[in-house]
Amino acid sequence: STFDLIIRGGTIATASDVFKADIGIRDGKIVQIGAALEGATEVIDATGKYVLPGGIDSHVHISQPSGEGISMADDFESGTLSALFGGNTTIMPFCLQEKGRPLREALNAYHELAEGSCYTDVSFHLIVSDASPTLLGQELAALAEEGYASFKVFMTYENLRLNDAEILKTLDVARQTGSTVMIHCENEDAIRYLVEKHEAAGDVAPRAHATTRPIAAEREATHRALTLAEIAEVPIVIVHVSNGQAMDEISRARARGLKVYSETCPQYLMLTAEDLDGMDWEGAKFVCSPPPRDKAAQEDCWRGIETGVFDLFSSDHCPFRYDDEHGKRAPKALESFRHIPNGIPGVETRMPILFSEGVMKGRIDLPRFVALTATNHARTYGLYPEKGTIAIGSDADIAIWDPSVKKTIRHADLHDGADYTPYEGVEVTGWPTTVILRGRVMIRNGELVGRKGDGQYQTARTRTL
Ligand code: DUC
Ligand code: ZN
Ligand code: ZN
Ligand code: ZN
Repeated sequence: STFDLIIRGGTIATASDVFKADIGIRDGKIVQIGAALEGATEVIDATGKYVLPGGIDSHVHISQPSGEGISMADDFESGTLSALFGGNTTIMPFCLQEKGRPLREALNAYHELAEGSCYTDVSFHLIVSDASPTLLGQELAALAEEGYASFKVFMTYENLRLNDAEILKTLDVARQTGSTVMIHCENEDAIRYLVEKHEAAGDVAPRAHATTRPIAAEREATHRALTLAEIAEVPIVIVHVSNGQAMDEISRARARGLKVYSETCPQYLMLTAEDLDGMDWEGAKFVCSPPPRDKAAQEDCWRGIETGVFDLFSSDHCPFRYDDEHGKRAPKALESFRHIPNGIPGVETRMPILFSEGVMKGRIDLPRFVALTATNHARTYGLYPEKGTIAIGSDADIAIWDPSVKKTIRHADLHDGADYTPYEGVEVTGWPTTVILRGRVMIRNGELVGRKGDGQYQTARTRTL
Protein backbone atom coordinates (compact mmCIF):
# COMPACT_ATOMS: atom_id res chain seq x y z
CA SER A 1 0.00 0.00 0.00
CA THR A 2 0.90 3.67 -0.34
CA PHE A 3 1.60 4.21 3.36
CA ASP A 4 2.84 2.12 6.25
CA LEU A 5 0.69 4.11 8.62
CA ILE A 6 -2.06 6.74 8.44
CA ILE A 7 -3.02 8.88 11.42
CA ARG A 8 -6.58 9.85 10.60
CA GLY A 9 -8.95 12.57 11.71
CA GLY A 10 -6.83 14.29 14.36
CA THR A 11 -6.17 17.96 15.02
CA ILE A 12 -2.54 18.58 14.07
CA ALA A 13 -0.55 21.35 15.71
CA THR A 14 2.88 22.65 14.74
CA ALA A 15 4.76 25.66 16.12
CA SER A 16 2.84 27.83 13.65
CA ASP A 17 -0.52 26.19 12.78
CA VAL A 18 -3.45 24.16 14.04
CA PHE A 19 -5.47 22.24 11.44
CA LYS A 20 -7.40 19.03 10.83
CA ALA A 21 -5.73 16.57 8.45
CA ASP A 22 -4.57 13.00 8.02
CA ILE A 23 -0.86 12.13 8.09
CA GLY A 24 0.61 9.50 5.76
CA ILE A 25 3.83 7.82 6.90
CA ARG A 26 6.21 5.65 4.90
CA ASP A 27 9.67 4.33 5.81
CA GLY A 28 9.69 6.32 9.03
CA LYS A 29 9.03 9.67 7.38
CA ILE A 30 5.96 11.87 7.00
CA VAL A 31 5.25 11.68 3.26
CA GLN A 32 1.81 13.23 3.01
CA ILE A 33 -0.48 15.55 4.95
CA GLY A 34 -3.99 15.97 3.58
CA ALA A 35 -7.67 15.10 3.62
CA ALA A 36 -9.06 11.57 3.38
CA LEU A 37 -5.79 9.68 2.88
CA GLU A 38 -6.28 6.02 1.97
CA GLY A 39 -4.15 2.93 1.53
CA ALA A 40 -2.14 1.97 4.60
CA THR A 41 -1.05 -1.17 6.38
CA GLU A 42 -2.20 0.40 9.65
CA VAL A 43 -4.61 3.24 10.44
CA ILE A 44 -4.76 5.05 13.78
CA ASP A 45 -7.98 6.93 14.45
CA ALA A 46 -7.10 10.24 16.11
CA THR A 47 -10.59 11.77 16.09
CA GLY A 48 -10.97 14.14 19.03
CA LYS A 49 -7.23 14.02 19.73
CA TYR A 50 -4.31 16.40 19.22
CA VAL A 51 -1.56 15.17 16.93
CA LEU A 52 1.68 16.90 17.95
CA PRO A 53 5.38 16.52 17.16
CA GLY A 54 6.96 14.10 19.61
CA GLY A 55 8.48 15.98 22.52
CA ILE A 56 12.18 16.82 22.53
CA ASP A 57 13.64 17.24 25.99
CA SER A 58 17.00 18.91 25.45
CA HIS A 59 18.03 18.94 29.11
CA VAL A 60 18.24 15.48 30.67
CA HIS A 61 20.86 13.82 32.90
CA ILE A 62 21.30 10.06 32.71
CA SER A 63 23.96 7.79 34.27
CA GLN A 64 26.17 10.72 35.22
CA PRO A 65 28.72 10.12 37.99
CA SER A 66 27.50 12.25 40.88
CA GLY A 67 29.97 12.07 43.71
CA GLU A 68 31.27 9.39 46.01
CA GLY A 69 28.69 6.74 46.80
CA ILE A 70 25.92 8.57 44.91
CA SER A 71 24.32 7.19 41.78
CA MET A 72 21.69 8.51 39.42
CA ALA A 73 18.41 6.68 39.42
CA ASP A 74 18.12 6.30 35.65
CA ASP A 75 20.13 4.51 33.04
CA PHE A 76 19.35 4.93 29.35
CA GLU A 77 16.72 2.20 29.44
CA SER A 78 14.60 3.59 32.28
CA GLY A 79 15.29 7.22 31.38
CA THR A 80 14.16 6.88 27.77
CA LEU A 81 11.20 4.65 28.71
CA SER A 82 10.02 7.32 31.12
CA ALA A 83 10.57 10.00 28.47
CA LEU A 84 8.55 7.99 25.94
CA PHE A 85 5.59 7.61 28.29
CA GLY A 86 5.66 11.38 28.75
CA GLY A 87 5.25 11.96 25.01
CA ASN A 88 8.91 12.43 24.07
CA THR A 89 10.57 10.92 21.02
CA THR A 90 14.01 12.50 21.47
CA ILE A 91 16.00 13.40 24.56
CA MET A 92 19.35 15.14 24.84
CA PRO A 93 21.42 13.89 27.79
CA PHE A 94 24.85 15.16 28.81
CA CYS A 95 28.24 13.46 28.49
CA LEU A 96 30.27 14.64 31.45
CA GLN A 97 33.95 15.18 30.76
CA GLU A 98 36.15 14.22 33.67
CA LYS A 99 38.73 16.87 34.45
CA GLY A 100 41.96 16.23 32.61
CA ARG A 101 40.38 13.61 30.35
CA PRO A 102 39.54 13.97 26.66
CA LEU A 103 35.97 14.82 25.70
CA ARG A 104 35.98 11.89 23.33
CA GLU A 105 36.52 9.53 26.22
CA ALA A 106 33.30 10.80 27.81
CA LEU A 107 31.45 10.44 24.50
CA ASN A 108 32.63 6.88 24.04
CA ALA A 109 31.54 5.95 27.54
CA TYR A 110 28.02 7.39 27.15
CA HIS A 111 27.60 5.93 23.68
CA GLU A 112 28.39 2.54 25.15
CA LEU A 113 25.80 3.04 27.89
CA ALA A 114 23.13 4.17 25.41
CA GLU A 115 23.79 1.65 22.65
CA GLY A 116 20.90 -0.76 22.27
CA SER A 117 19.18 0.52 25.42
CA CYS A 118 16.96 3.36 24.27
CA TYR A 119 13.21 3.72 23.73
CA THR A 120 13.55 7.24 22.29
CA ASP A 121 16.06 8.79 19.95
CA VAL A 122 18.99 10.40 21.72
CA SER A 123 21.46 13.17 20.91
CA PHE A 124 24.23 14.24 23.28
CA HIS A 125 25.52 17.50 24.70
CA LEU A 126 29.02 17.60 26.15
CA ILE A 127 29.82 19.04 29.57
CA VAL A 128 33.15 20.85 29.31
CA SER A 129 34.80 20.76 32.73
CA ASP A 130 38.36 21.29 31.54
CA ALA A 131 39.18 24.28 29.36
CA SER A 132 42.88 23.59 28.98
CA PRO A 133 43.99 24.43 25.44
CA THR A 134 44.75 20.92 24.19
CA LEU A 135 41.44 19.52 25.36
CA LEU A 136 39.40 22.47 24.24
CA GLY A 137 40.90 23.82 21.05
CA GLN A 138 41.64 20.63 19.19
CA GLU A 139 38.85 18.38 20.34
CA LEU A 140 35.77 20.57 20.25
CA ALA A 141 36.23 21.62 16.63
CA ALA A 142 36.63 18.04 15.46
CA LEU A 143 33.68 16.87 17.50
CA ALA A 144 31.45 19.67 16.18
CA GLU A 145 32.11 18.43 12.67
CA GLU A 146 31.13 14.92 13.69
CA GLY A 147 27.74 16.13 14.92
CA TYR A 148 28.40 16.92 18.58
CA ALA A 149 27.41 20.53 18.26
CA SER A 150 26.40 21.66 21.75
CA PHE A 151 28.01 21.76 25.13
CA LYS A 152 27.35 23.00 28.64
CA VAL A 153 29.61 24.94 30.96
CA PHE A 154 29.08 25.59 34.67
CA MET A 155 29.75 28.76 36.65
CA THR A 156 29.07 26.86 39.87
CA TYR A 157 30.28 23.64 41.54
CA GLU A 158 33.84 23.49 42.78
CA ASN A 159 34.88 20.65 40.48
CA LEU A 160 33.01 21.75 37.35
CA ARG A 161 33.07 25.53 37.26
CA LEU A 162 35.02 27.44 34.67
CA ASN A 163 36.32 30.90 35.47
CA ASP A 164 35.58 33.87 33.21
CA ALA A 165 38.79 33.45 31.22
CA GLU A 166 37.99 29.78 30.61
CA ILE A 167 34.42 30.58 29.65
CA LEU A 168 35.65 33.16 27.14
CA LYS A 169 38.02 30.61 25.61
CA THR A 170 35.20 28.11 25.36
CA LEU A 171 32.86 30.68 23.81
CA ASP A 172 35.55 31.54 21.31
CA VAL A 173 35.76 27.92 20.16
CA ALA A 174 31.96 27.88 19.87
CA ARG A 175 32.05 30.98 17.70
CA GLN A 176 34.61 29.42 15.39
CA THR A 177 32.89 26.05 15.12
CA GLY A 178 29.23 27.14 15.17
CA SER A 179 28.60 25.11 18.31
CA THR A 180 25.97 26.10 20.85
CA VAL A 181 26.98 26.75 24.46
CA MET A 182 24.58 26.21 27.35
CA ILE A 183 25.53 28.02 30.55
CA HIS A 184 24.58 27.18 34.13
CA CYS A 185 24.54 30.60 35.79
CA GLU A 186 25.13 30.79 39.54
CA ASN A 187 27.93 32.63 41.33
CA GLU A 188 29.97 29.93 43.06
CA ASP A 189 31.94 32.22 45.39
CA ALA A 190 28.77 33.91 46.67
CA ILE A 191 27.17 30.51 47.24
CA ARG A 192 30.20 29.16 49.07
CA TYR A 193 30.26 32.21 51.33
CA LEU A 194 26.63 31.57 52.30
CA VAL A 195 27.04 27.81 52.64
CA GLU A 196 29.96 28.20 55.03
CA LYS A 197 27.99 30.71 57.11
CA HIS A 198 24.99 28.40 57.36
CA GLU A 199 27.04 25.34 58.21
CA ALA A 200 28.98 27.29 60.86
CA ALA A 201 25.66 28.25 62.43
CA GLY A 202 24.57 24.60 62.45
CA ASP A 203 21.89 25.17 59.83
CA VAL A 204 22.33 22.03 57.71
CA ALA A 205 18.74 21.11 56.74
CA PRO A 206 17.66 20.82 53.08
CA ARG A 207 15.93 24.21 53.18
CA ALA A 208 19.35 25.89 53.50
CA HIS A 209 20.11 24.68 49.96
CA ALA A 210 17.63 27.26 48.66
CA THR A 211 18.68 29.97 51.10
CA THR A 212 22.34 29.67 50.13
CA ARG A 213 21.63 29.81 46.37
CA PRO A 214 19.69 33.09 46.27
CA ILE A 215 18.24 34.82 43.21
CA ALA A 216 21.02 37.41 43.39
CA ALA A 217 23.65 34.70 42.77
CA GLU A 218 21.76 33.54 39.68
CA ARG A 219 21.05 37.07 38.44
CA GLU A 220 24.68 38.16 38.70
CA ALA A 221 25.99 35.07 36.95
CA THR A 222 23.35 35.40 34.24
CA HIS A 223 24.44 38.98 33.64
CA ARG A 224 28.09 37.91 33.53
CA ALA A 225 27.44 35.04 31.12
CA LEU A 226 25.54 37.40 28.81
CA THR A 227 28.34 39.94 29.01
CA LEU A 228 30.98 37.33 28.15
CA ALA A 229 28.86 36.14 25.20
CA GLU A 230 28.49 39.73 24.04
CA ILE A 231 32.25 40.22 24.14
CA ALA A 232 32.94 36.87 22.45
CA GLU A 233 30.22 37.63 19.89
CA VAL A 234 28.50 34.28 20.07
CA PRO A 235 24.94 33.13 20.79
CA ILE A 236 24.38 31.23 24.06
CA VAL A 237 21.62 29.36 25.86
CA ILE A 238 20.88 30.34 29.46
CA VAL A 239 19.57 27.10 30.96
CA HIS A 240 17.14 26.51 33.84
CA VAL A 241 16.17 30.14 34.51
CA SER A 242 14.24 30.27 37.79
CA ASN A 243 13.10 33.83 38.32
CA GLY A 244 12.14 37.26 36.97
CA GLN A 245 15.42 39.01 37.77
CA ALA A 246 17.43 36.60 35.62
CA MET A 247 14.73 36.95 32.93
CA ASP A 248 15.18 40.73 33.00
CA GLU A 249 18.91 40.31 32.34
CA ILE A 250 18.07 38.20 29.29
CA SER A 251 15.52 40.71 27.99
CA ARG A 252 17.98 43.59 28.44
CA ALA A 253 20.69 41.64 26.60
CA ARG A 254 18.27 41.00 23.75
CA ALA A 255 17.41 44.68 23.63
CA ARG A 256 21.14 45.33 23.10
CA GLY A 257 21.01 42.99 20.11
CA LEU A 258 22.42 39.84 21.65
CA LYS A 259 21.27 36.49 20.34
CA VAL A 260 20.38 34.53 23.45
CA TYR A 261 18.12 31.56 23.96
CA SER A 262 16.62 30.78 27.30
CA GLU A 263 15.15 27.81 29.06
CA THR A 264 12.94 27.24 32.06
CA CYS A 265 11.68 24.03 33.66
CA PRO A 266 8.55 22.66 35.39
CA GLN A 267 10.06 23.01 38.86
CA TYR A 268 10.11 26.80 38.53
CA LEU A 269 6.39 26.85 37.72
CA MET A 270 5.25 24.23 40.23
CA LEU A 271 7.56 24.28 43.27
CA THR A 272 8.77 26.85 45.81
CA ALA A 273 11.61 26.94 48.34
CA GLU A 274 9.05 25.99 50.99
CA ASP A 275 8.92 22.53 49.47
CA LEU A 276 12.47 22.11 50.81
CA ASP A 277 11.08 22.22 54.34
CA GLY A 278 9.60 19.03 55.66
CA MET A 279 9.93 16.24 58.16
CA ASP A 280 12.56 13.53 58.05
CA TRP A 281 14.72 15.09 55.31
CA GLU A 282 11.73 15.09 52.90
CA GLY A 283 12.85 18.49 51.63
CA ALA A 284 15.79 16.75 49.95
CA LYS A 285 13.33 15.49 47.33
CA PHE A 286 13.14 19.04 45.97
CA VAL A 287 16.83 19.95 46.06
CA CYS A 288 17.89 21.09 42.60
CA SER A 289 19.95 23.97 41.27
CA PRO A 290 18.95 26.68 40.81
CA PRO A 291 16.45 26.02 43.61
CA PRO A 292 12.72 26.66 43.32
CA ARG A 293 11.91 30.23 44.50
CA ASP A 294 8.57 31.73 45.55
CA LYS A 295 5.08 32.37 44.15
CA ALA A 296 6.14 35.66 42.59
CA ALA A 297 9.00 33.96 40.73
CA GLN A 298 6.59 31.28 39.52
CA GLU A 299 4.34 34.01 38.10
CA ASP A 300 7.34 35.64 36.43
CA CYS A 301 8.31 32.35 34.82
CA TRP A 302 4.75 31.88 33.56
CA ARG A 303 4.94 35.36 32.07
CA GLY A 304 8.18 34.34 30.35
CA ILE A 305 6.48 31.23 28.96
CA GLU A 306 3.57 33.31 27.67
CA THR A 307 5.47 36.27 26.25
CA GLY A 308 8.44 34.56 24.63
CA VAL A 309 11.24 35.34 27.08
CA PHE A 310 11.66 31.56 27.15
CA ASP A 311 12.35 29.55 24.01
CA LEU A 312 12.76 26.18 25.67
CA PHE A 313 10.82 24.24 28.29
CA SER A 314 12.95 21.32 29.48
CA SER A 315 12.76 18.97 32.41
CA ASP A 316 16.35 19.11 33.70
CA HIS A 317 15.56 15.51 34.64
CA CYS A 318 18.34 14.61 37.08
CA PRO A 319 16.96 11.76 39.17
CA PHE A 320 18.16 10.45 42.52
CA ARG A 321 16.24 8.05 44.71
CA TYR A 322 15.01 9.55 47.97
CA ASP A 323 14.89 6.60 50.36
CA ASP A 324 18.27 5.27 49.34
CA GLU A 325 21.78 5.22 50.71
CA HIS A 326 23.06 6.08 47.23
CA GLY A 327 20.63 8.97 46.75
CA LYS A 328 19.12 11.87 48.67
CA ARG A 329 19.65 10.04 51.96
CA ALA A 330 23.22 8.90 51.41
CA PRO A 331 25.17 8.98 54.71
CA LYS A 332 27.14 12.00 53.54
CA ALA A 333 24.00 13.79 52.31
CA LEU A 334 22.36 13.41 55.72
CA GLU A 335 25.23 15.38 57.28
CA SER A 336 24.43 18.59 55.44
CA PHE A 337 22.33 20.07 52.62
CA ARG A 338 25.64 20.78 50.89
CA HIS A 339 26.07 17.07 50.11
CA ILE A 340 22.53 16.30 48.94
CA PRO A 341 22.78 15.36 45.26
CA ASN A 342 21.31 18.19 43.17
CA GLY A 343 18.48 17.31 40.85
CA ILE A 344 14.94 16.04 40.55
CA PRO A 345 13.15 13.64 38.20
CA GLY A 346 10.71 15.06 35.63
CA VAL A 347 11.21 13.78 32.08
CA GLU A 348 7.80 12.04 32.04
CA THR A 349 5.80 14.83 33.67
CA ARG A 350 7.30 17.81 31.80
CA MET A 351 4.83 17.94 28.94
CA PRO A 352 1.68 16.80 30.76
CA ILE A 353 2.26 19.58 33.32
CA LEU A 354 2.70 22.28 30.66
CA PHE A 355 -0.18 20.91 28.60
CA SER A 356 -2.54 20.93 31.57
CA GLU A 357 -1.39 24.09 33.36
CA GLY A 358 -0.56 25.97 30.16
CA VAL A 359 -2.78 24.87 27.28
CA MET A 360 -5.86 23.58 29.12
CA LYS A 361 -5.87 26.58 31.48
CA GLY A 362 -5.62 28.99 28.54
CA ARG A 363 -2.20 30.49 29.33
CA ILE A 364 -0.65 29.38 26.03
CA ASP A 365 -1.99 28.02 22.74
CA LEU A 366 -1.04 24.75 21.08
CA PRO A 367 1.57 26.23 18.69
CA ARG A 368 3.36 27.82 21.63
CA PHE A 369 3.23 24.50 23.48
CA VAL A 370 4.74 22.73 20.47
CA ALA A 371 7.45 25.38 20.08
CA LEU A 372 8.42 25.21 23.77
CA THR A 373 8.45 21.42 24.02
CA ALA A 374 9.72 20.29 20.61
CA THR A 375 10.36 22.65 17.69
CA ASN A 376 12.64 25.15 19.44
CA HIS A 377 14.75 22.33 20.89
CA ALA A 378 15.34 20.90 17.42
CA ARG A 379 16.15 24.34 16.02
CA THR A 380 18.46 25.38 18.85
CA TYR A 381 20.47 22.17 18.86
CA GLY A 382 20.72 21.34 15.16
CA LEU A 383 18.12 18.58 14.79
CA TYR A 384 15.59 20.53 12.70
CA PRO A 385 13.72 19.78 10.43
CA GLU A 386 14.20 16.03 10.74
CA LYS A 387 13.01 16.45 14.32
CA GLY A 388 10.61 18.82 16.03
CA THR A 389 7.84 19.36 13.51
CA ILE A 390 5.10 17.72 11.50
CA ALA A 391 6.00 18.34 7.88
CA ILE A 392 6.51 16.36 4.72
CA GLY A 393 10.01 14.88 4.83
CA SER A 394 10.37 15.07 8.60
CA ASP A 395 10.80 11.99 10.79
CA ALA A 396 7.42 10.60 11.81
CA ASP A 397 7.96 11.40 15.50
CA ILE A 398 4.45 12.00 16.77
CA ALA A 399 2.57 12.07 20.06
CA ILE A 400 -1.21 11.78 20.04
CA TRP A 401 -2.66 13.64 23.01
CA ASP A 402 -6.05 12.83 24.50
CA PRO A 403 -7.32 16.06 26.09
CA SER A 404 -10.11 14.20 27.88
CA VAL A 405 -7.81 12.13 30.10
CA LYS A 406 -7.76 13.25 33.72
CA LYS A 407 -4.95 11.93 35.85
CA THR A 408 -3.49 12.45 39.26
CA ILE A 409 0.29 12.23 39.00
CA ARG A 410 1.55 9.33 41.10
CA HIS A 411 5.08 8.02 41.08
CA ALA A 412 3.67 4.50 41.04
CA ASP A 413 2.37 5.17 37.51
CA LEU A 414 5.63 6.64 36.16
CA HIS A 415 8.48 4.72 34.54
CA ASP A 416 11.69 6.33 35.78
CA GLY A 417 14.11 4.75 38.22
CA ALA A 418 13.53 7.18 41.08
CA ASP A 419 11.25 6.33 44.01
CA TYR A 420 9.25 9.57 44.08
CA THR A 421 8.00 12.42 41.94
CA PRO A 422 8.11 16.03 43.14
CA TYR A 423 4.65 16.36 41.58
CA GLU A 424 2.89 13.60 43.55
CA GLY A 425 -0.83 14.39 43.73
CA VAL A 426 -0.85 17.06 41.02
CA GLU A 427 -3.97 16.72 38.88
CA VAL A 428 -3.56 17.08 35.14
CA THR A 429 -5.89 17.10 32.17
CA GLY A 430 -4.57 15.61 28.93
CA TRP A 431 -1.94 12.92 28.35
CA PRO A 432 -0.02 11.58 25.34
CA THR A 433 -1.65 8.17 24.91
CA THR A 434 -0.05 7.07 21.63
CA VAL A 435 3.59 7.77 20.76
CA ILE A 436 5.22 7.09 17.39
CA LEU A 437 8.98 7.08 16.78
CA ARG A 438 10.15 7.31 13.15
CA GLY A 439 6.88 5.69 12.08
CA ARG A 440 7.03 2.89 14.61
CA VAL A 441 4.21 2.83 17.15
CA MET A 442 5.97 2.70 20.52
CA ILE A 443 3.00 3.31 22.84
CA ARG A 444 -0.53 2.46 21.69
CA ASN A 445 -3.39 3.66 23.88
CA GLY A 446 -1.13 3.81 26.92
CA GLU A 447 0.43 0.37 26.34
CA LEU A 448 4.11 -0.10 25.52
CA VAL A 449 4.47 -1.90 22.19
CA GLY A 450 7.91 -0.61 21.15
CA ARG A 451 11.15 -2.24 22.15
CA LYS A 452 14.30 -1.28 23.95
CA GLY A 453 16.82 -0.46 21.25
CA ASP A 454 14.27 1.13 18.91
CA GLY A 455 15.73 4.53 19.82
CA GLN A 456 18.71 5.62 17.74
CA TYR A 457 21.47 8.17 18.08
CA GLN A 458 20.96 11.44 16.16
CA THR A 459 23.86 13.62 15.10
CA ALA A 460 23.36 17.38 15.16
CA ARG A 461 24.32 20.19 12.84
CA THR A 462 26.30 23.23 13.91
CA ARG A 463 24.80 26.70 13.70
CA THR A 464 24.86 28.40 10.35
CA LEU A 465 25.12 32.11 10.92
N1 DUC B 1 22.36 21.63 36.92
C1 DUC B 1 21.66 20.96 36.09
O1 DUC B 1 21.52 21.38 34.96
N2 DUC B 1 21.07 19.83 36.45
C2 DUC B 1 21.16 19.28 37.74
C3 DUC B 1 22.01 20.00 38.65
C4 DUC B 1 22.56 21.26 38.14
O2 DUC B 1 23.18 21.99 38.85
ZN1 ZN C 1 22.77 23.22 35.45
ZN1 ZN D 1 20.63 19.90 34.25
ZN1 ZN E 1 20.81 1.78 46.47
